[in-house]
This record gives sequence, structure tokens and C-alpha cells, in this order.
Amino acid sequence: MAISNRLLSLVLFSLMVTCAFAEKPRGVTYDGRSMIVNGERELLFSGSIHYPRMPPQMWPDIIRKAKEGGLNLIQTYVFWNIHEPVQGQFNFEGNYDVVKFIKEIARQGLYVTLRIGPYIEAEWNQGGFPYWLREVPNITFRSYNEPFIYHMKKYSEMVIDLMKKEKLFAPQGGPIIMAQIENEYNNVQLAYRDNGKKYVEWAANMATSLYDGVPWIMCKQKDAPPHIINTCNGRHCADTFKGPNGPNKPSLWTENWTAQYRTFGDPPSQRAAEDIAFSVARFFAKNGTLTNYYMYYGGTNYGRTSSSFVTTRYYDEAPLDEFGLFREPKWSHLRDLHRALRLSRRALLWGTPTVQKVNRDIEITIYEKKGSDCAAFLTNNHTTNPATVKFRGKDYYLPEKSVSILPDCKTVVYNTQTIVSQHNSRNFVASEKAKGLKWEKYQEKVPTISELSLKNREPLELYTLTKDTSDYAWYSTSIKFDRHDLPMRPDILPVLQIASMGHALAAFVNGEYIGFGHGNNIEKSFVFQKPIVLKPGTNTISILAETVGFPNSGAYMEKRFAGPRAITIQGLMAGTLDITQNDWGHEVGVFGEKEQLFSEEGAKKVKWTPVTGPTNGAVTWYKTTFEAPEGNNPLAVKMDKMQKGMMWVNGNSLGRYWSSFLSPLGQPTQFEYHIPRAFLKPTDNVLVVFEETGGNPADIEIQTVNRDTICSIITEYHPPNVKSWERSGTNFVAIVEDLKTGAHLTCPDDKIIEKVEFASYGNPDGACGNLIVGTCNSAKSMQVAEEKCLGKNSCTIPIEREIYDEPSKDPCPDIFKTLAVQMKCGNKN
Ligand SMILES: *[C@@H]1O[C@H](CO)[C@@H](O)[C@H](O)[C@H]1NC(C)=O
Ligand SMILES: *[C@@H]1O[C@H](CO)[C@@H](O)[C@H](O)[C@H]1NC(C)=O
Ligand SMILES: *[C@@H]1O[C@H](CO)[C@@H](O)[C@H](O)[C@H]1NC(C)=O
Ligand SMILES: CC(=O)N[C@H]1CO[C@H](CO)[C@@H](O)[C@@H]1O
Repeated sequence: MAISNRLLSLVLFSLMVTCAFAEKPRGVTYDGRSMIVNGERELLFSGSIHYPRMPPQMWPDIIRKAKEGGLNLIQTYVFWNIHEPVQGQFNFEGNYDVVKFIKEIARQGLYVTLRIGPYIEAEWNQGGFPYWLREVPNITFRSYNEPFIYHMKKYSEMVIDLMKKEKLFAPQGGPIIMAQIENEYNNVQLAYRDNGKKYVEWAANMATSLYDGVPWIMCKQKDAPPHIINTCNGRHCADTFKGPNGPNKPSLWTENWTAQYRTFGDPPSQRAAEDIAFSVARFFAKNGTLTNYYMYYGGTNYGRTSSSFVTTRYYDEAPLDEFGLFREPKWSHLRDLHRALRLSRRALLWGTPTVQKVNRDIEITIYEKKGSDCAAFLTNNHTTNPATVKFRGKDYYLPEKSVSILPDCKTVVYNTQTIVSQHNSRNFVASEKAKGLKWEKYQEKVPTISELSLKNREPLELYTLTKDTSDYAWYSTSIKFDRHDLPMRPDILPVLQIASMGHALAAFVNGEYIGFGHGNNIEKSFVFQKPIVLKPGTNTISILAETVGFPNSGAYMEKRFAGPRAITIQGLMAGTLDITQNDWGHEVGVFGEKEQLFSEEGAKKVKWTPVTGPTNGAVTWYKTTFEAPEGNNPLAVKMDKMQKGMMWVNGNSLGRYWSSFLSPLGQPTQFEYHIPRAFLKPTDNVLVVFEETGGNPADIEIQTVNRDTICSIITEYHPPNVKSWERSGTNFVAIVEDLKTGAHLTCPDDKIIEKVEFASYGNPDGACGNLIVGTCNSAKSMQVAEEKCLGKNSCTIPIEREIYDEPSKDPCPDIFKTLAVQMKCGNKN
């Protein structure tokens, strides 16, 4: 017995991948099957987590949750523009401390893929390139030319040297097992013709010449040089990826989009856990040995870090939501998938695959090592019809569009379409301690041309003007009209027209706000038109021109432009007046930004007036103080009644908000914004808002965020709840909790179930937060759920028919029964 116990713990050890980092050097190589770390083949479950997209206080918790979700690898970019904002001046402080982030990952025992880019896309300002790179004479980004390759090499060398110095590469005892150069270059390569091809080869050789102790990858690079692994990015790499471009390269998936990032104006986006699980299971069934979730935790684009029009919240639909809370069932369903694949590890990594096509939709893949391990994937690719498939003498039920995983070629431990884990939904609750905010305001003065020192005949190009030091620049001109120039009828107004190359603008005539215009992520340019009131004598036209992040993709990124371009006044007595070349004054930034009104010191520089009653001014600053909200839940600020601007708490930027840009569904794309607890003090926290166009701060609300609404939705058909596995010879024996246990529910933290909000045994429908009773419902549903769960931290609700209705009284005996419950968790008092 002692021997088999030891065997069991060995198996468990290797299954759990508790790779304790004793800082021992690890060689990293690969072959056609997988990555080989320290001589061992590895299945790698990876997630993208970006250090600058959260305060460092959040790193340990997010990495821990990724590890609990079954990940053994974290992938991050290195963000050039935050590390070298000014040429030769480096910043690795706070949430930019990439070394500390990597060491935290190592401390928790996970590996790292370092994507140094330096071009990273990532919905990040200018794809990670610092602004100054644009001003290097004669530079063409991402192509073979001296200025670019000089700077790319210099930066890459700096990053690699830093990692080497800190001993972060696996052969040095660190966690980095892979590095990436460039990023999705195939998307733009053709635009650079011969210099594109030359650049790929140069980049590959440059990378390996800097460090060749770990494998280098290039994603979306089907012609990657022989010493570089090309990898797949996308939603369905099992179907779309033609495989690596060499027999000795493993099949790796570096970006598996867990949803779709949002730009302002977009409707919500979802990607179901079942769909992600299906794609990943298929990829592993087809020789894949590494998958990476892009993103596993998206976080927040604080400050001005996002690329054009990208929302401040990033990949909130990932397994960990923007607030770091488990998005269920996505997080658990993927954790269960990783467990099922890991149980199949030996067969997958050392067995030989055979594929049996049963019919057009059904496929059986077996990985078998003669005489020892065997694992199987049963795939039903039909989108609507379930099927029953015969495999080695047994019948297996396969729901529509699903893969079942059998780590011993006998027992289904996982089906991608069948969610057994708990669901939850998110609640935003007004904070008690931080309510009744009292606001003060300060209105910016709209400048006239005489107050703006930088003069030019026509409006200057906006990117070159701001050099990305601010989203804003003022443009102003003045025009004299005689009474006879203006329309005689008072009901006919002249029209101001501004053709802009992007991204947005607010226009003012004689100091009065007249309107706002903007483009969108796809079409950045737009034409602003608005009737205006002009007076005889001198009139001032002022424009607050805005960028909303620099573009991050496409070829020739250094040749993009923005700002007002052609300006006319139409409907004058003499027709249209072109004022483009009327002499313009310019100034970068707004006054409050330069004086840092959002900081403690800066706020003292102006006189704030209390807001009493409704207010609605353009270019207006608002300030309030609040106490740290009760409890430990994450926090948000609700901005739905404001329009567009920026927010700060205690001087820390919360990013851009934009509630006035409605999606086709008539809703702002984002109206709650994350306030990290790390930004707060117990009392006297200062919230400052800069509103560009109007809006009433009275409706701004500080909220606590929870996922205390938990649900379970399971059907009679579901794989068993496997507690653990024992190995008996060549077989696995499942230790199941109880084949008929039913729905398991657990409250987050130490909370208890205080209310059963919904329970139906029959054919209920809907999603967690919005469940509805179907045509079949047992009258005892609520009673059973309450008896089992009220007052408990976790509970199990049985799904056996007998518990609900005597067979003779079952109102709908012929359907597959579903049990759906929704509970509310709360603190025990
Ligand atoms: C840039 O290119 C132009 C034209 O090829 C050349 O005349 C000029 O010297 C170059 N400038 C620098 C700084 O290399
Ligand atoms: C998987 O690998 C096996 C053995 O190397 C090969 O025969 C097979 O074609 C591969 N399958 C796919 C889908 O690439
Ligand atoms: C599975 O079905 C999808 C359409 O739903 C199709 O695009 C794909 O090629 C199919 N895959 C296989 C292996 O038949
Ligand atoms: C569809 C999608 O989400 N694509 C994104 C995948 O991830 C990269 C980040 O490197 C983005 O740039 C893509 O837009």
C-alpha cells in the first residue's frame, strides 16, 4: 500500500504542476511536439496579464487567481513608451516595474513568455512606440531602414540586458521560458515589399544574437526563419492554423481572444466559455501543446495609455473581470478544462495520435502510448445536433458543438459544452460611506488668438503639435465682420464647418460652447457643422481639438495625422468664407492639466466655487472628497450622466471616460470606471473630473462591486464531479463525490447564502442574473433549494427526479431536466 500511495502522490504532483522555483537553472528547448523545459515536455496553459494595466498591489492576487485557474505560464508585453517616454530617460517605477512583476510570477511558481515587441499593438498608445520615435529623421516603423533598426536594437538590447542582469531567464534560474520579437507582422509585411522580408530576417537574427538561451517566437509569421517558432493568434486556431512552418517546431497558440476589446461606441461583446473551451480542446486534440488566453485579466487603461478610441476598461469579459473578480462560469469552466487536459498529459506528450473520422461532424482523436497511456477526444462539430458515438464498445452522449475529454480513453471527465461550475453576475452597489458627494467647480477660460503664442497661417497638425503630451490643443482665430456681411434675417444663421482628420473637437464662438464632433475607431476623420451666432465686429472662433489615443496598428504608423484641416463659415452674405488660412494661435493642453488641478498642490492654485443646483458647463473641472467605501470589495465610479473627459483620484489618473458616445444599442459603451483600492486613503480622498462638453456631476456615484449573485444551471446529463484520481496500473480511477450530487454553489470570500432568488427544476431558461421559469417546473424547486442552502457558505442541491416529484406526478417526465438556481450571498452578521 505504501508503494501505491507514493505512486499516487507522484501522479498528483506531476498533475498539479506545482513547479516550485528553487531558482535552479532550466534549459528550454522544443521539438515538433512541445516545449521542453528542463528536459521535460510541457503542456502550457498561459494567460496574458499586463503589468501596467493595474496597480502593483493587485499583481499578487491576480497571479494567484490565474494559478488557481490552472495556468502555468503568464504572457506579457514589455511596453516601450512607458519605460522610455523621453529618449534616454527610463522609468521602471510602480506599475511600470516589469522586473518586480516577473519576480512575483516566479515567486508563485509560474513561467513567463516575454513579448518584447518592441511593436506590441495591444490596443496601447502607438502600439507601444514612444512618441519621440516618430520624430527620428527619415524613420519608417517596422521595416528595414537604418533609423528604425538602430532604435529597435538599442531598446531590445536594453530589455534583454535588464532581464539577464536580474537573472530572469530560465537557464539563469528565472521564469522566462520564451521570448517574442515583433508582433503579427504578416498583417502589414506586404506593404513594405522587399524591406519587409529583410526586416523579418534581421529582427529574428537580432533577437537570437541578444540572447539564445530560450526559444524565440513570432506570432502570425508564416515564413518565420528556421530558428524562430511561428505561432497562431485568433479565435479558432484549431481550424485556421496550418501549423508551424517546420517539422521540428511545436504548435503554439499565443493569442486566444477571450472576448473582443471595446472601442467607445461599440455594443457589448461576449465570448461564451463553451466556445473558448471548444476551441482550446480542439487545438490540443490537433497536436497543440500551448494555449494563451488573450486576455486572462485585461485590467484598465489608466491615464492616456490606450490606443485610438479604445475604452478605459480592457477585456472586461476575460476569466478575471476588470475588478479582478472571477467571471463565472468562464473562469471555472476553463480551470476544469486545464485539469482534464493535464490528466491526459502523459498520453498527449508521449503518445501517438490517430484520428478517426466517424462522419462529417464526428471525430475521435486518440493519443496512445502502446501498453501504457491513452487519452481520447470525442468531437461533435455540429452546431445544433447532439449525437451518440460508439467508442471502444461504449456509447458516449456528445452535446452539440462539443468535445469530450477522456484521459483514460474510458471516462468522460469534461465536456466543453456542459458547464457544471457555478455562474455569477456582477452587482454595482452605491457606497454608503461615500455617498452625498459635494462638488466644487472651476471653469476654464476659452482662449482667444491673442492669448495663444504659437502662431501659424493655417491650423497645425495635431499629433506633431501635442507630441502626445496631452489629449488637447487649443486653436483660435478671429474674424471681423461688417453688419452687411452677416445674414439679414435673424432666423438664418451662418454655419461653422470644420473638417477634421480626427479624433474629436469642441467648438466655441466668442467664448460660448457651440458643440462637439468626433470620429470613431474605424473612421477617425469627421466633419463638424453647427449654426453659429456672429456679431458685427470682431468674432473669435476657438477649437479644443482632441486625440483619443494614437493608432496602434497598420502599416506606416509614423505617417498618421489628426486635427482640424479645413475650416469655413457658410451662409454669409458673400457666400462661404474659407478661414483655414486666417492665421491661427495654438496651445498644447488645457490650463487645469498644466496646473495639475487634480493634484493636492495644483488644486490650491485656482478658486473653486461650490456647485449648487444644476450645472452643465463645457471645459469645467469638478472636485469632491469622499471617505473610503465600506468593506473590501473593489470600487467603481459611475459616470453615466457626464459626457467626455478624464478622472483622477488622489492625483492618480483613472483614465478617459466617454459616456456621450452611445453604442447602436443606445447605451454608453462603458460608464463604470475602476477605482483601485490602492489609490485610496481612509478619508479625504479627492476625486477630480475634467468635463469637456457638459454634464451634471450630481449623478456621479462611488460604488462597491461584487459578484455575490451566484447561480447554477445544470442538466441531468453532466460529467461527474471528480474529486480526485487514482492511478491503477495503466488506468485512472475517478474518485467522484457522488455521481448524482447535483448543483454545487459556493459564496465568494466567507459570505453566506442569505436568499434564494430563483429556483426551478424543469426547463428554465435565461442567464445568471436573469433566469426565467419555462413550461415545466416542479413546485418543490424553491423549497429544496432553501432547505439545502440558506445560511450556508456552500451547498449542494440534488438533481434526482424523486426529490422533486413522485414519478406518477412528474408534469414533464420526457425531457432532460435542468436545475437552475440563483442565490444572493451576504456577510454573516
Ligand atoms: C533623410 O533622407 C533625405 C533624402 O533621402 C536625405 O537627404 C537626408 O540627408 C536624410 N536625413 C537624415 C538625417 O538622415
Ligand atoms: C499531429 O502530429 C502527427 C504526428 O507528428 C501528424 O501525423 C499529424 O498530421 C498531426 N496532426 C495535425 C492536425 O497537424
Ligand atoms: C466545424 O464546423 C465549422 C462551422 O461550424 C467549420 O467551419 C469547420 O471547418 C468544421 N470543422 C471540421 C473539422 O469539420
Ligand atoms: C480580435 C482581437 O481581439 N484582436 C486582438 C488580439 O490581441 C491583439 C493584442 O496584441 C490585439 O491587437 C488584437 O486587436
